[in-house]
Amino acid sequence: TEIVVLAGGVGGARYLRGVREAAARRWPDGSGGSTAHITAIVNTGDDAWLAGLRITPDLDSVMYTLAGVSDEQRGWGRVGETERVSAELREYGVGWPWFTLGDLDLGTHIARTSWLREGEPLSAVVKRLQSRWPIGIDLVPMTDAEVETNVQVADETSGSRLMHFQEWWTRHRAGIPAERFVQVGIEGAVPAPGVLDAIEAADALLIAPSNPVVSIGTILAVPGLRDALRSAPARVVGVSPIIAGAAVRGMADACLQAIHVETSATGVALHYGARDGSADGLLDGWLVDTADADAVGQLDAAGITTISRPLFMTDLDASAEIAGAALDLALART
Ligand code: GDP
Ligand code: FO1
Ligand code: CA
Repeated sequence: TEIVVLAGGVGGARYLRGVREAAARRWPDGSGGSTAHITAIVNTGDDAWLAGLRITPDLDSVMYTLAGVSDEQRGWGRVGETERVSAELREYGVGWPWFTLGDLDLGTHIARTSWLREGEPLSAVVKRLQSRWPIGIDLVPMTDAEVETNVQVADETSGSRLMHFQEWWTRHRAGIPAERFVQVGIEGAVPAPGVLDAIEAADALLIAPSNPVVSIGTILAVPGLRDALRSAPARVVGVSPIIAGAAVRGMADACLQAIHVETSATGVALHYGARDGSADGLLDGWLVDTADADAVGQLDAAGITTISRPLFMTDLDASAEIAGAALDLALART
């Protein structure tokens, strides 16, 4: 069984942990893993050059979380981290003073940048990083091209200006109203090697409960990717990152407002669209929380098969239940 998941950082990582567990329960290989093959296509729009190093936050969140070495409390980076190097960089005025690169994390950034500078594409670099952290899932960046999400905000003198997504999100905590998001470099980007083949060969195509705008939206903006999903033989099933009108964690609300999408399970589903009917819709199936069960009728009528389930990924078991329900919906034969 081939499973493909589109994923951002923390929401994507928690969901992937559930998918891995659900697959191990459904298709046990006899030694704790599964016979299913899982590919995660991960957002790289949050990436940045900093202190001469390439930083890939969502790929690292997924890799560290699935390897069991992430700082779950803080929501990013490595557990048991120290910040000695970062303090030195701050003294030199190198990097962003509001963006901390931990010492252990810097090891990853140095290794990655070293391989990139030897000429390897990011997808190959991610494979090499994964040989240290065997997580049972093939991580693939959405593209090997350098794509960086920028945020357009109002500016008194120039009307509007762009800032890197990390400055808007991490420094300003999404507190400055966003006028729009721009994926710098996306026009020339192509899906990374393996992305289109994985989508074409998939038995189930899953969309994680990740940020619909700056995680999933950025992946879908890679030329060719949305069309590949729309024409793939497998069903596309998503999980709502919005429960009872609010993001479970983080500031997705500020992103949805910028693109004029209502912060609700229904709003996000209609934004992705029904694969049948709408011109560029994606979804065959959608999971909403039990608190949003009243959305089911409207979404079913819009052509998206919708079911309600508890969607809080509080622990591995809860995440596996959600992923299992998504797999059921994707693999159901009508
Ligand atoms: P980021 O890249 O670290 O911001 O993470 P993602 O883009 O992968 O996911 C962020 C989204 O995950 C947020 O919009 C949250 O609403 C959603 N999320 C986080 N935890 C949960 C959860 O337990 N259940 C659901 N349904 N969504 C969640
Ligand atoms: N988030 C923060 O809120 N503050 C930080 O200093 C910070 C550093 C950082 C370093 C490496 C990395 O991979 C992620 C880091 N993050 C930090 C998290 C990250 O910037 C964001 O939450 C995401 O890009 C949004 O997905
Ligand atoms: Ca992200």
